[in-house]
Amino acid sequence: MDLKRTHNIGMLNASSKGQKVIVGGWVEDLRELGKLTFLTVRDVTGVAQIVVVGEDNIKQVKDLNRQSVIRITGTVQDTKSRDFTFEIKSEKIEILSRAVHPLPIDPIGRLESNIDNRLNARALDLRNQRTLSIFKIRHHALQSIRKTLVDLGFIEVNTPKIIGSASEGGANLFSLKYFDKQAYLAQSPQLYKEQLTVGLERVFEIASFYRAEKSHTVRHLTEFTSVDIEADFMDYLDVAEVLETIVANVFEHIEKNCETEQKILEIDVKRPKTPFERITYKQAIEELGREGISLEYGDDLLDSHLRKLGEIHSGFYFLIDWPMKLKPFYIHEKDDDPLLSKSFDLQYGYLELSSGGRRLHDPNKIRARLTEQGLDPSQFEDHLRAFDWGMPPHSGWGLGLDRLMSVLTRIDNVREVVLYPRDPERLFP
Ligand code: AMO
Repeated sequence: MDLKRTHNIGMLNASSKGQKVIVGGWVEDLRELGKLTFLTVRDVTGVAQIVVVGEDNIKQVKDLNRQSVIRITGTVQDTKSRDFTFEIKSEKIEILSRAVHPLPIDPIGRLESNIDNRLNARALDLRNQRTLSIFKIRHHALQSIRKTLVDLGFIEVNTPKIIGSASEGGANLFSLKYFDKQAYLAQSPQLYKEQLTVGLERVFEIASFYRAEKSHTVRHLTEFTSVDIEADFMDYLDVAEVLETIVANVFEHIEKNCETEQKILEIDVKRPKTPFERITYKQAIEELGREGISLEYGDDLLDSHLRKLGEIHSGFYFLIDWPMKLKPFYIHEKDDDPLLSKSFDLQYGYLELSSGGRRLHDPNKIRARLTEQGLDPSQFEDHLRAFDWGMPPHSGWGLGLDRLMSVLTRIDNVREVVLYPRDPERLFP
């Protein structure tokens, strides 16, 4: 059987009148008006009205369940319908796949389904135009990020996700049996991306990483998508600027390329003003103090503190120059104050979107920091060898794509912007 289509529905419009076409998609609606039978058929690009003519065709579709897949050969013609600018008069209708009812969710969205039911039937949920819009926007965001990074001279890489030892230290690693050995799922490409600056200078990776954290919040997943970069001959504020450009370009790209999706989601995406505000950790502590939250210099900023800061600074801003003791072993100290670090977080209100900084490139300093943090330098010798091969000074960051998507779409729960989210409770589908 021939499966070809001559057109996607989105390619057709009123000026296609008279054209012979073959389109295909799923039946969204079926209406009988007197002697006429109308189908609404959708593909991923759009929706069309089909006038079913011919006794055999009418008989075929009479009891056809909605969401079944059909192929229509017909001619584009004028329509009297107010919802469409054209319709297709069918000559031939082929039923390619029958949907079995009852369906687990109503993909048209007339009946509201809760998020769990929708995630359990995710593939079908994509026929809901709201859900589809989210993932079209995600696709565009990824395209824009890749374009900006490639234009800036970064090379895309893929690093292993099955690793033999903890990449960043810490306890939040998933472990697995790797034949007769112990292995882990990577929490970040941190060590690899740093090593790769030795040969590739500036690299980026967009991939899934894993955190064994039993966090039940709208912003934590056990598998999340991270955009990571690492660049030589750049200091921490240089890579912060790269991040700012990427984020602003993503917003502009969506603003210009996703009009329909914005309408469906009732959002109005605009390129944010740059440069984003840069607030030092010290300033943040002082601002919180004025709000009646007294923190010791060196205390970490907890969720409640970030929420307060988010009230003071809406939108994007960088929190820079964190105390060294709050930062991982690979972060570089500031030249004028060794207790402070060359580091930053990118915030959107209370939400942390990214963290990054300048890295230590002296292996002996890294060994000392590992020991200070209770980690065993001998576990990192494979990594540290690369630092003797002419390691350039370098900086980088990791950006949570799912969180960025949640800011873009104004949807709080990251589960909604991930196709098959993984959290402590959800392992299927
Ligand atoms: P960090 O651990 O801060 O830094 O992670 C970077 C960004 O990744 C996102 N993120 C998450 N998103 C959803 N669910 C999670 N469980 C989760 N964990 C992290 C956040 C966060 O800001 N190696 C460093 C980055 C670097 O310095 O290059 C790192 O992993 O948006």
